Amino acid sequence: MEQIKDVAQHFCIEGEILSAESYGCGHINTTFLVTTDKNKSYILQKINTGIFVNPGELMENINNVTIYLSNIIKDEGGDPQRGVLHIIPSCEGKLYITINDGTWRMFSFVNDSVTLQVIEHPVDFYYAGKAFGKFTRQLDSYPADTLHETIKNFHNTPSRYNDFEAAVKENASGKAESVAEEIEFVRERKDFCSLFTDKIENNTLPLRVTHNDTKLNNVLFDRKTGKPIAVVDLDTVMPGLSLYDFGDAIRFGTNPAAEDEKDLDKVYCSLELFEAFTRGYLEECGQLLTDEEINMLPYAGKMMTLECGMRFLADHIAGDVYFRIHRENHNLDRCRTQFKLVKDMEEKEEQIKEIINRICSEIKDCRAVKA
Ligand code: ADP
Ligand code: GN1
Ligand code: MG
Repeated sequence: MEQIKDVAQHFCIEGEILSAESYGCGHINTTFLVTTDKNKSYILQKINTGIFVNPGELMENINNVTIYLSNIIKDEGGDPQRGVLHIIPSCEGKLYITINDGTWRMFSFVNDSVTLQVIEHPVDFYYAGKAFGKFTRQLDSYPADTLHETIKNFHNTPSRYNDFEAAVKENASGKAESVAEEIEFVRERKDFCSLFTDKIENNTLPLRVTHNDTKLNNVLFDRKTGKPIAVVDLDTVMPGLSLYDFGDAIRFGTNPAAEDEKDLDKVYCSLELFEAFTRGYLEECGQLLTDEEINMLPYAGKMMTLECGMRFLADHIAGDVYFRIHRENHNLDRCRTQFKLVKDMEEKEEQIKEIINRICSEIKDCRAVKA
């Protein structure tokens, strides 16, 4: 950890560094918690530049979006100190630094905050829905076309499908044959993949500023009140569909088990949790969603879960080159939970529609799903 402390010294921090330790459960960047003798804490992150190939553009996005959000939160009477990420610049005033072979950035640590890996009480997921719905609402007037696309075609599901087929063809790990059943699962759903992208092309779904990685553990909750404080992990804030944000949150949070649970009997889409998130989300941004966005909400969870599952599967076949793994066949385990969820969501499609319809009818000015 001495090396991490050395890196942290290059940022504009208060006090002498006491400790630096690994933090969080992300699959892409590497996160550390740094504390100082002035009772200050910071999040130091090594950006994965194999994936985020232009850290300058990435940090410019985050800087602009956080400044914008800070002003909105102030206008709404909130606390901009805790309600949004704050970049700690380097001693030279830069948004990130490159030392040796690493690219690093720092944020102030939001004190008394916690993140959840799975939902224990539905109310927490209701609050997560509020947090992401609010994020969408607060960025509604942000000029989306000024944002850099930090990862091209990030949630373009047909493009992800093509990447998946390319990985199967190349079969770098030699494991494709052993996952024939999983490959077939994806192929059976090929046509479904273009449901949203077709509607972008014919202008029936609007592009908005979206987060694109709305995992439950990207919401900070207040340790004391349990209320949401801020949305973090802004690397993939880009123009996208509201359905990506709604769907990815449903993918991760409605499953009462872990994303890499090996016992698939424990993995399913909880309708109670689905309802809790949907209510929180639509209370915050239901009024600005269009009819078509609301019409597509029932398929958003399935789309994001199928897409994520095929990304895990493609990476397993490619030899685990993208998502960090902690055990053998880890990406395969992750893929299997996603496919179990997809199946369950397919079986529950009618109930999912009913829940959305009911919530829409209860929220003032929110459009109801047509039968
Ligand atoms: P990753 O891209 O690896 O998921 P994140 O930016 O989400 O990285 O950070 C990892 C974890 O660190 C988060 O899930 C959250 O628990 C915590 N975290 C991130 N930023 C902050 C912050 N500013 N204050 C407190 N905790 C934070
Ligand atoms: C990655 O960085 P992290 O762990 O929040 C991935 C997401 C996936 C997620 C699956 C930049 O998110 O797209 O949905 O893993 N992020 C990137 O858990 O690829
Ligand atoms: Mg994260």
